[in-house]
Amino acid sequence: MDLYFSYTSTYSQKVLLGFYEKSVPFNPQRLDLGDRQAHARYREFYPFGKVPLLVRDDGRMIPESSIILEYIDHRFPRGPQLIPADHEQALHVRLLDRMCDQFLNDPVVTLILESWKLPGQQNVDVIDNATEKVGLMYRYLGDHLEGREFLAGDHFTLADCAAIPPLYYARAFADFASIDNLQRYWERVSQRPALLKLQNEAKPYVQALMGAQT
Ligand SMILES: N[C@@H](CCC(=O)N[C@@H](CS)C(=O)NCC(=O)O)C(=O)O
Repeated sequence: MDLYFSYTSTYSQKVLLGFYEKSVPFNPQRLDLGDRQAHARYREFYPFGKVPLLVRDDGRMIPESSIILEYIDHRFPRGPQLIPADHEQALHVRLLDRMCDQFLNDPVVTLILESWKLPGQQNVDVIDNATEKVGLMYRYLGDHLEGREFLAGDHFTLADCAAIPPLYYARAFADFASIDNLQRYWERVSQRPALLKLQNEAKPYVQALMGAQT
């Protein structure tokens, strides 16, 4: 199966992290989102133009990071189980995944995009709104991690895949060192081989994007 992704895309990183955690093989189809011609060609193939996108061996397309991870979790029962079998626990994981996408990932992308603008052209209201959401999520995740090793409990899940990439970028805009539970969580997950592999591969692309910010 082909995975279309960009190393600088937080949603792509979420999916790559899940693939690496579970050691699921795939054909990498790297897209440079900054290359207009390549992106236009990609839109002819997938009109919504978003990454990540998984194309199964039978040709069926699976977009949306959470759905891609749910698909591989079901199809490859190895490595961490990203969605627990227990319905209540699965609901909990899916809720955390949604919260991380909407209130952490999306605002972090907004902050990155605003940071590329010249100071006079930045939208202060948009920045304030995104910063407030990130702060709320830091506290939400910090509270949530009380007594838990991973976001949803004792095991690495989809919720961790959703939280880790935006947290990586978010640190450049708002420090979370004062939120003990979150800081300790970050120190724990930073050592995971799957994340180290992802960071190593993504480093040149992320550095080109973020410069000295990360
Ligand atoms: N809800 C989608 C979000 C995907 C998304 O927004 N991807 C961004 C990169 S992080 C993208 O493809 N941007 C390019 C564009 O919007 O044309 C998911 O979970 O996969």
